[in-house]
Amino acid sequence: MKKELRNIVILTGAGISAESGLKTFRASDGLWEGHRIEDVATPEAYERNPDLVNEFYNARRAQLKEVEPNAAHFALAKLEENWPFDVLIVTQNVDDLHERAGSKNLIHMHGELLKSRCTETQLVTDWHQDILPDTISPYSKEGTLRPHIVWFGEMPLEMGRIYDALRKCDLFISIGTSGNVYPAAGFAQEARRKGAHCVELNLEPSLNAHDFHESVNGLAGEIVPKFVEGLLAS
Ligand code: BV8
Repeated sequence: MKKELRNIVILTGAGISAESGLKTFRASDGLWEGHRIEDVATPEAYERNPDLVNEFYNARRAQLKEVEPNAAHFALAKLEENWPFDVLIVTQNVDDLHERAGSKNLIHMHGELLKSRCTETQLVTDWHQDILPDTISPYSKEGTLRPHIVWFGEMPLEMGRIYDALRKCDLFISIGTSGNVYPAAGFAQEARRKGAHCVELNLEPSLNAHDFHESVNGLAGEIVPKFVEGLLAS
């Protein structure tokens, strides 16, 4: 008997924002906007050279003003709006395109470009401008600000809430992620163990494609709206 599909968890990665013009991480050159990941996305890199790391994030934060959500982001917002049960998006992305497309029930497990964190108090604040060497934290005299981004070796955010949702979901959809980075790359297995139907929507099979019952390969801007239409029609 076909399982009743009620609660949905959707994991998204850089591929869902590619057609909006934001670079993915593991494009052919292996560099990320011209940098090696370990030089810009680890706490050690920040300790070693905070200005380089801040410049890297300043450029990506500024780029958000020039890009728009694409049809895939809007399709997920429409699903949340019209689906009679829970729809939770867990995004690895640090851009704000899901929000701007209208998604509300959303977790940024790797942080957000438009937020910064006080290095003294760990307090997080909305932050839309550059973080410069002389930027002082609004929370403490001697504290500086760092990007509110989860770097490699740091604990992703809201993991309790995420695993709780994975345990309860009937449908797990992974969109635009290569399955390189853990713990996100383990979510399909976790959902599957709990009986969820797992679907991968991606340009090409990911490293963990075998974790999925079903997969559709193509551009997110095309295959995600189609998949959402199919769900809403069911
Ligand atoms: C953790 C924020 C544990 C940065 C990111 C040694 C030391 C320390 C840790 C580790 C270690 N070895 C392994 C680890 C674990 C590590 C890890 O998994 N490393 C990998 C590289 C092996 N993970 C971590 O460190 C995580 N933390 O494990 O903590 C812990 C435990 C206890 C206490 C403390 C700590 C933290 C990981 C988070 C790192 N931060 N982002 C920033 O954004 O600036 S990760 C970064 O890469 C992104 O956020 C993203 O999440 C991630 C994966 O990238 P993708 O989104 O998948 O993008 P990618 O380019 O790879 O793929 C794009 C896909 O889209 C492709 O498949 C492509 O085909 C497809 N696509 C492209 N275009 C389209 C498309 N699909 C559809 N349509 C299109 N148009």
